[in-house]
Amino acid sequence: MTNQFDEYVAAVDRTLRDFLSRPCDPDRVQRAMRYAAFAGGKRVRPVLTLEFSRLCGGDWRLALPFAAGIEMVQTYSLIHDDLPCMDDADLRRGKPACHKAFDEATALLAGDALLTMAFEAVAEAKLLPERTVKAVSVFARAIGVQGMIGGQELDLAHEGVSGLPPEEIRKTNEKKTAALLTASCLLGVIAAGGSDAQYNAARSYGYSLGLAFQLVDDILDATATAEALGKPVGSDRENGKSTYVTALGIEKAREMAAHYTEQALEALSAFPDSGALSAYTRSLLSRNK
Ligand code: GRG
Repeated sequence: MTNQFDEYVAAVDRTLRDFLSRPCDPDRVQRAMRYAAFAGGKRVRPVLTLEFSRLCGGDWRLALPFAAGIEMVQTYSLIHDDLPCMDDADLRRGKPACHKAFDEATALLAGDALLTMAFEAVAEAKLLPERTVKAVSVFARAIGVQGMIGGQELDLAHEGVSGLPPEEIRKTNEKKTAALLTASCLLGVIAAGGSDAQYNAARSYGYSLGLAFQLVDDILDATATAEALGKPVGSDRENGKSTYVTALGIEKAREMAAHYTEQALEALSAFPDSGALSAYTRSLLSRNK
């Protein structure tokens, strides 16, 4: 990662800490929120928000509340995804899952509160009001029933179903993973007041990166060790999940991940100063966690 991207991560961490340290009594749910938010996430999504803001000529610091809101939603989705009624995973980011470190009810509330606080953060951005309103609309749509939640709904519906057509797997991944990654890029463009052309290019990038990202996630689930990954492995097969890996095999999934990464890189040609983001995008393809 370049120094600029390290600076983004540090600034996102500071912003998250500010929001998650506001006086609160009782504070058990807030402690659970902090626990999950600082458990070692890679911060891919907020980095994208800040970098797209910079690429569109904005002051990336003004986009920090958007970036923090995005990471709050990412953290909430992982807390809820690990709950016994969902994936029932004990380990996340190398540590006990939130419901194991606290308890199920606290984890449920911590996820809910992170989702709520995400919109508090977005609303506090010191940007033109029309940009904030647009961000709220794009963000909410990306993570609701037409987006991330819809993807989770499809994922659950597919459990135990064999022979799922690849088209259905793509649809699930578009919603479950690409929707939030795309919104992360778009919120950066919106914060900076980017052009329609930049908006469309960021959307293409986010979509392709999202599909590549989920493919790599599925490949790691099938090939990595739990120690390296910081979460249980082999869970897709165990839970009867249909992924490109279970449907088409590792080699085909690797080819597809490389293909979508190339597509994402092509979309970046709309941004002359996107060398660092291109390198970061490539590094996500070869990541090991
Ligand atoms: C709201 C219950 C509920 C679920 C939301 C998206 C989702 C549905 C749950 C998350 C589980 C999951 C596997 C999502 C796919 C996206 C993905 C690969 C998440 C992991 O993202 P990373 O690798 O994680 O960026 P870190 O820990 O680095 O933030």
